[in-house]
Amino acid sequence: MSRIAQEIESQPELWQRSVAALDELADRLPPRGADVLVAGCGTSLYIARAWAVAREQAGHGRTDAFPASELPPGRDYDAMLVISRSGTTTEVERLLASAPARAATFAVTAVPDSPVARAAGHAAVLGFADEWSVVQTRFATSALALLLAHVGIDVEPSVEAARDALEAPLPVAPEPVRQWVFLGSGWTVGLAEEAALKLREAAQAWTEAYPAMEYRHGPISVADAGTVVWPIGELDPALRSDIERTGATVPPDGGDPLATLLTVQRTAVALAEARGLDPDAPRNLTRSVVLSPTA
Ligand code: F1P
Repeated sequence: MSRIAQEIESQPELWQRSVAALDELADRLPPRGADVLVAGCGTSLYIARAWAVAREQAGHGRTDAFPASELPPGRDYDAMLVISRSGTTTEVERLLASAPARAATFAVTAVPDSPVARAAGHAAVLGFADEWSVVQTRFATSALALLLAHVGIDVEPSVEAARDALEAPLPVAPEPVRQWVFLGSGWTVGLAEEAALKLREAAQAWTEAYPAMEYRHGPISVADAGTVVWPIGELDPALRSDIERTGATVPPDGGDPLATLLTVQRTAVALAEARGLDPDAPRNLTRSVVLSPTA
């Protein structure tokens, strides 16, 4: 079994460990009511996007998410939270270095003695969720479990659903699929982006992600019998009908979003292996992107 497959399997238990760690870590996370920026790169950005929507919906305060490299100038926040598994991603370090003096800075990372953990005013370290793999799975979802629990969302149903998802057959035979599309709405838009990234990184697949209601506004033109359009969360039945009319396959919707992401992770590994690729050695990727000083 690949290392990444083992890390995928460990997720339900680690989500519980994240929630259990909340008592100790809550004061190292942005407080309720603060105007918050949350940022990261790659997987960590998509987790940031998912949490930003969930936090606002939970009534904890305005929450913007941006790529660490793309914060619009002149923004003012009470708190800036960065997410970085490695704690060494250059754009994240630069964002912290440029934080306005009035903003409290926070980091969620896997590595305590990392530049990001040192630069942030408060660091919540999930060392137990760190990964051997280049392609992130369990750190990202464990960070999200911690952050969701922090804004009062019960993660236990996701833990149970994920245990079931680990035992279930994959809903799609991945090998013949030409194009993968992931659709989300609200906080699951970020999860849809993360699902798409997993299939790209691990299996070099052609994948896209959209807010569900955007899919009819152009991207549906590409759909045909070689397309899988995979909902993360609920899918509007009228949109499902429109997509199915193209010949595309639409797996069942309405399952627990985190458990669905886990099924997509498993699908990415299965597709990589079916293509003769090693999901533990993704092409052109490193565990973290560290840029030279001039880049
Ligand atoms: C972020 C990231 C990963 C990506 C790749 C390079 O890392 O962009 O999402 O899969 O491994 O790094 P980090 O800042 O969370 O360590």
